[in-house]
Parts: sequence; structure tokens; C-alpha cells
Amino acid sequence: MSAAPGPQVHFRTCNLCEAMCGLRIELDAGRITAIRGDAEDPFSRGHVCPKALALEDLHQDPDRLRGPLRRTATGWEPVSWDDALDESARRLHAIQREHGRDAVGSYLGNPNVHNLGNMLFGPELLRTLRSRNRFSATSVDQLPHQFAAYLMFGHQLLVPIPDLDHTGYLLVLGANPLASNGSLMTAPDIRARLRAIQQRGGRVVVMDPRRTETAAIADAHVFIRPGTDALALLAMLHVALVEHAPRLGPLDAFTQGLETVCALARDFSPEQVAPHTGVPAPTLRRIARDFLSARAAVCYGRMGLSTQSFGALCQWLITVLNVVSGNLDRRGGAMFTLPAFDIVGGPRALAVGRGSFGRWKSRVRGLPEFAGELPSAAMAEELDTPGPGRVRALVTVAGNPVLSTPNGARLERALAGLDFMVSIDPYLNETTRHAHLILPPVSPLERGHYDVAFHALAVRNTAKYSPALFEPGPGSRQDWQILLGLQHRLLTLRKGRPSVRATLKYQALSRLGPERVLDLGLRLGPYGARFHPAKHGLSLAKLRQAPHGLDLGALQPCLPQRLQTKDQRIHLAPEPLVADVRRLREAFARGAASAPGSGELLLIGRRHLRDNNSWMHNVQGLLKGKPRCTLMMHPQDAARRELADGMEATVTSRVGTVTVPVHVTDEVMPGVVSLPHGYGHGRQGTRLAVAAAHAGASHNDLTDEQAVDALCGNAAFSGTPVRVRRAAAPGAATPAG
Ligand SMILES: Nc1nc2c(c(=O)[nH]1)N[C@H]1C(S)=C(S)[C@@H](COP(=O)(O)OP(=O)(O)OC[C@H]3O[C@@H](n4cnc5c(=O)[nH]c(N)nc54)[C@H](O)[C@@H]3O)O[C@H]1N2
Ligand SMILES: Nc1nc2c(c(=O)[nH]1)N[C@H]1C(S)=C(S)[C@@H](COP(=O)(O)OP(=O)(O)OC[C@H]3O[C@@H](n4cnc5c(=O)[nH]c(N)nc54)[C@H](O)[C@@H]3O)O[C@H]1N2
Ligand code: SF4
Ligand SMILES: [Mo]
Repeated sequence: MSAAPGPQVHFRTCNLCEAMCGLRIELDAGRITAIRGDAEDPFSRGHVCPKALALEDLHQDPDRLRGPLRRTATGWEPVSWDDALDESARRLHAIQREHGRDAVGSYLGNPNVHNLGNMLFGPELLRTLRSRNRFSATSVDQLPHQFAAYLMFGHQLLVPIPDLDHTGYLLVLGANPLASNGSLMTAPDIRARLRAIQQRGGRVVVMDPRRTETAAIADAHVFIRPGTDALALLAMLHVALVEHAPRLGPLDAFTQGLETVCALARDFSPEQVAPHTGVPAPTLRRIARDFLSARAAVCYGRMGLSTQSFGALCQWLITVLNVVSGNLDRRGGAMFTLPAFDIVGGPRALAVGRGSFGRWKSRVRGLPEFAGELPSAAMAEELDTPGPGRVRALVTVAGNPVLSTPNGARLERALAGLDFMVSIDPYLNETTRHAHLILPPVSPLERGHYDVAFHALAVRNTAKYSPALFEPGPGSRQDWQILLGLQHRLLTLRKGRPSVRATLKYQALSRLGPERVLDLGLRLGPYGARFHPAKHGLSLAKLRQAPHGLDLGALQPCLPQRLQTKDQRIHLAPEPLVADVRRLREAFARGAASAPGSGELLLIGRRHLRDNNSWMHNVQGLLKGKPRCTLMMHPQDAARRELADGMEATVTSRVGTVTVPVHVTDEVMPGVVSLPHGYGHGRQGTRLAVAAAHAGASHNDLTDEQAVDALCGNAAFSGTPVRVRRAAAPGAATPAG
């Protein structure tokens, strides 16, 4: 649609978080006059959150880069696309030729997964680079889910999703979907969906060190000490398997390893774990019994569980609990999706790889590869530790690891020491300011959109395509065009001359673009025109005719057929996970998580509806209200440190110190403090006028890159030990603390 006169309406899916809300965008004379929820979207039924409006702000943002920039001794200068891509390819190629392939690393951030072109063309560039030093936001996020799914079901993306709309008991650990809008559980309008559980006579129970927005509307909330959930889950399994009997139902015919988990659960009674978790044994036993007796129940855990030292154990044990209570692959339990573009079971060329583990290790700390990537917690040391194999150049795509990965300050210093860095990103921010070249893509409204990833992670099977709202300007490029342009140049340099074949392929792919690949995937998919012409007959054309999206029905039982394990069985007790229980035992045999009286507090994170990781703080409309980058602290802990609400405090961890205002509240449990992540915009040299005025401090200047889940390598930044004291007022004496 170009700048047409008169009122118009455009329908699309919001790509900012995982909820996939349908939007109704009204325009007049080519300008947006309103963004509302699309009441006719069968999935989101009119729901939106305040971030939807930001799509227009992002589009208009004067700080958003409109063309490539090159860093020079005297500042940033505009440069043509051809020069920027040529120079990037030349530098990367030269570094790989001189120092080996692994000398060029890459980091892919979260928005890649919300971007059709990056999902389909990003892997091509990585394949061309052939470097083992691949990093992404996966390993500061959902890696444990993928790890457990790979070992249990044979594919990293065969992740069980809570069947929210049919469950009778939802047990939530370490997730706050009322603020996050749900993750690995795409479900627009969480609030209404949770209410509906209660209206059906079901229950919602939350275990979290903070009484969150989700806890506030739940039927019950239980505080649990950070980092101890694996123990609580084992104790619930104890109730399920030792005090009661397993009930696998139809899964029994194709599940192996039940005896092993029964044996493990024996040692973990609710009484034994209570001193560590802080959850009274009768409370935990009651939750377990209610869970087991519910008509249909599902246990769900997200960031708070994934990003702790036993994240992989947690995600595994959650699925085991769902299996042994008869709730996996059952209506109202944890189910699998059947997406129209099938990244799990679809044709190999279009599907995501099933995963891999430990094929290589990181150079410095020996952390394991998963699915071709190394843990992001190891990125800084791979850049700043001298020796053969050091990363000397970096490509970042849609990532801001300086604010988003543990010990961002160390990474920041390491980035400054690189020989070369190129960033594909619309902003000059805390990370990209270290790049030599920034290659900015179009805004989200200037490209077509289909959620290849989130349709596969949704509580209902749906499909929706959104065309571009605005014609991209003549001098602008979409992410996939940038990726493809860089890849083609790298291949040409490697060959030493332009090859006719490679050029033809490049030209063909450039013409095809993501839309044609999407069309192919839809046609070959489970509802596709290729196989089901009568029933759904899905193709891109069919989706274009349905601007509000298509409902493909509730999640359906699909096992054992959909399992991707070679023996088509569920592996309930994969060896690496079973073995890791020893580490758990040892960690807690040494004593409780934090020694009471040591003065140490455990730092956890916090999300707010109006934030989105680090990158939407340049939208003025989202920063309304009281400053949000505050340290929540329990009144007892505050009193002990002579801190009152609103006072400035310094927070110190092994790796750094920040100063932030304190918010005294019994929302957090004693011994725990909470600070949001994604702030810290006070760094020099960025081009983010609004964010800089609301700078805040970076949570990841405190998180420790040495703290990882030793099994899978995920960052363990939940529960960072910190000391907090009153900040010295200028000229005042430092109070004792
Ligand atoms: N302490 C702590 N740290 C955390 C978390 C936490 O809970 N606590 N959460 C973690 C989680 S879950 C995640 S996913 C990570 C996120 O980590 P990252 O993905 O590294 O960080 P983001 O803040 O999402 O930054 C996204 C970047 O992508 C750019 N961008 C946005 N849209 C596009 C686009 O369409 N194309 C391109 N090329 N660029 C785009 C933005 O300008 C920004 O630079 O942070 C993690 N870090
Ligand atoms: N508004 C908004 N929405 C977002 C994002 C955003 O930044 N802002 N980010 C998006 C992204 S990338 C993701 S991955 C999702 C994340 O989605 P969620 O996982 O739902 O989001 P969080 O708010 O990080 O929830 C983690 C919860 O774990 C709790 N917690 C911390 N440590 C522990 C622990 O040891 N045990 C237990 N039981 N709980 C613990 C925290 O108190 C918090 O309530 O949100 C997405 N949506
Ligand atoms: S909930 Fe997520 S998808 Fe829905 S409008 Fe808000 S940011 Fe967009
Ligand atoms: Mo995330």
C-alpha cells in the first residue's frame, strides 16, 4: 500500500512480542490515524497491549537509522549499501583467511525470531560463515526448553505448550505472562484466558519469589527461594510417583525411563526440600495432590526457571510431571502444535534442524555446543582471551548483548577490542556503537510478516500473513536482503571470482524473497494445497484472502506419530539429565541457596508490560509514569540497611556495581531483590535520545558470566548474589550496611 488518499484500513499481526495480536490500523492520506485490536482476528479477538502503538513510533522515530553508517575517527558517516556490504564482506573474509573460520563470531538477538526474512534467510549467512563461534539470545533464554525437547522428543522445537483454553489447573513457575504476554505459550489476552480457567471451575497457582501481576489474579501464590525449583519439582514427582502411582495413560505404550525417574524422586520428599525452597511441605504436597486430581492439569515454567543453575533440570522435570500425571498430549494438558509452516516435521529444507549437543566445546571454558551454538555467557571471554582461535570479528543481527547478556560491561570492553564488527540493526545503541559498520533494515511496517516460530508455539493452531503496510523507500533494504547480499559477497570472495552459478542462485533467491519460500512451506505443510486441496488448501494466496487470519483449530493429540526420536518413543530419563541430578544433590548438600545472615541478597529480574527487553526504550509513549528501573526490596531487608522507599542504593555483585532507587515492597520475599533488565542507556556514543533520558542501570552489569547451567550452558542470571547498601549522598558519610 503506498501513500493513497482517503481513509483505509490495514490488518496485520503485531510482531513485538510472542502473543501475535491482530491489529487494525487505520490510515488517512497514507498516515496512521489509529492502531487498535482487530476484533475479527479469530485468535486475539481484539486484544492488544500498549506496545502495539509503538509500531508507529518505531516507524517514525527520527533516531531509527535510514541508511548504512561507517564509524570513522571523527564520527559516523553515511555510506552506500554497496560500499557497506562490500567492505563488510572484505573485512570478514580477510580475517577468516588469516586467522581461520572461527575468528569471525556471530550473535543473533531475539527480534530475529519475530522477523520472517531473518527466520528464513538468517541461517544461510551463518552456514556460509562456517564458524563455531555462533551465539544467540537462545542461551540467555529458552535453551533449557530446547535441550529437554531434543533429548526427550527428538527435536529441539517439539516443545510442549500449555493447552490454556482447556486446562482445569495451571501451575506456573517462574513466568509472569500478565507482563510478558506469554512465552513459549503464544496466547493473546492472557488475562482473559486465565480468567476463563477460573470461570470453568479450574485453578491457577503461581510459584515465584515475587508476588507478580500474574500471581495477583491467581487462586494461590507461593513464594519460592530463587534457584530451588528443581528441588520443588522433584518433590512434586515424589508425591506423584512414590506417594501415588504414575498414570501415563496411552503414553505408557511408547514411553521409556519411568523406573529411573521413580527411583530419582524417592529421595526428594516435600519435607526434605522445604528448608531449601522455603515452601512449607504441606503447601507443596497440597499443590501436587490438586495437580494430580485435576481433570486436566498443566505445569508451565519460563524465564525464572530457565535462567538458573539447574534450568535444564527444571524444564525436564516439568515435562516429566506432565507426563506421569497423564497430562502430556492430552486436551487441557501440555500439547504439541501442528503449524501450517511446519518447522518440526516439514520438508528438511524448510524445517529447523532437530538439534545436537556437545559436538564441540567453547575454547576458553569448555562449554558445550547446542544446535550449532555456544553459550552467550562465553562470548566475552572468547573475544578477550588471547590465543589461537580468538574471535576477532563479530556480526550481530538484531541483538543488543551489551545490555542483554551477563556481565555486559566485560563484553562491551571486548567489543571495543575487535578488529572488525558489523551490525544489522536499526539503532545506534549500546552494542552497535562498537561496530565499524551498521546496516539498518526497514521498519516492521515496511515488510511482510508471518510468524514462522510463534505459530509453532501457540496454544491454538492458526495461520496469518500480514503484507507490508508501507512501501519500503527506494534506498532501504529488508533484513533478508542485507543478509543475502552479505552472504553472496562472502561466497564470491571465497571463490576468488564471481561464479555464474552462485550469481544465478543469488539472483533467484533475491527474486524469490521470504514470501515465496513461505508459500512453498504452506503448500507442503500439514494443511497445504499440495496434500489437502479440499480441506484447507493453504497457500500464501489463501492467507492473503484472509486478512484476519485463519483458525486451524485447537491443539490435537498427535503422539507417537509426531515424535522425532529415532525409536518414536518418549525418553523420560535421558542420561545427561539424570546424571545432572547428582550436581543438584551436591549443590544443596552444601547448604541452603543463600546463607541467612550473610548479608547477601538474591537478585532476580522483572518485566513490565511497557518494556520489551532493551530496545523499545526510545518510544516516549511507553516510558510514561513512574520510573520503572527500581530495585524492589522487602521491608525487613530495607530496614536492616536503613533504606526507605525512593532512596538510592548501590547494588554490588562479583562483577560490578550499579546505583538505583529502592522500591520497598513486600511483593518480593525477604532475601530477594528485583531489578528489571534492558536499562543502562546512559552509555556514551549512542543515538537514542529518549532512552538516554530514561537511562536507568543495566541489570546485566551485575549478572555474572561465570554463572551458567553447567549442563546446557544457559546463562544463570536468576538469583545473582548481591550486596545492597545506601548510596552515599553527595558529601554525606557512607552508612554502614
Ligand atoms: N538480566 C536479564 N537479562 C536478560 C533477560 C532477563 O530476563 N534478565 N532476558 C533475556 C531474554 S529472554 C532475551 S530474548 C534477551 C534479548 O537479547 P537481545 O535480543 O540481544 O536484546 P534486545 O534488547 O531484544 O535487542 C534487540 C536488538 O534488535 C534490534 N532490532 C529490533 N527489531 C529488529 C529487526 O527487525 N531487525 C534487526 N536487524 N534488528 C532489530 C534492536 O534495535 C536491538 O538492538 O535478553 C536476555 N537478557
Ligand atoms: N512486556 C514485555 N513482554 C515481554 C518481554 C519484555 O521484555 N517485556 N520479553 C519477551 C521475552 S524475550 C521473553 S523470553 C518473555 C519472558 O516471559 P516470562 O518468562 O513470562 O517473563 P518474566 O517476567 O521474565 O518472568 C519470569 C518470572 O520468574 C520469576 N523468577 C525469577 N527467579 C525465579 C526462580 O528462581 N524461581 C521461580 N519459580 N521464579 C523465578 C520472576 O519473579 C518472574 O516473575 O517475555 C516476552 N515478553
Ligand atoms: S501483547 Fe505483544 S503482540 Fe500483542 S500488542 Fe502487545 S506487544 Fe503486540
Ligand atoms: Mo526472550
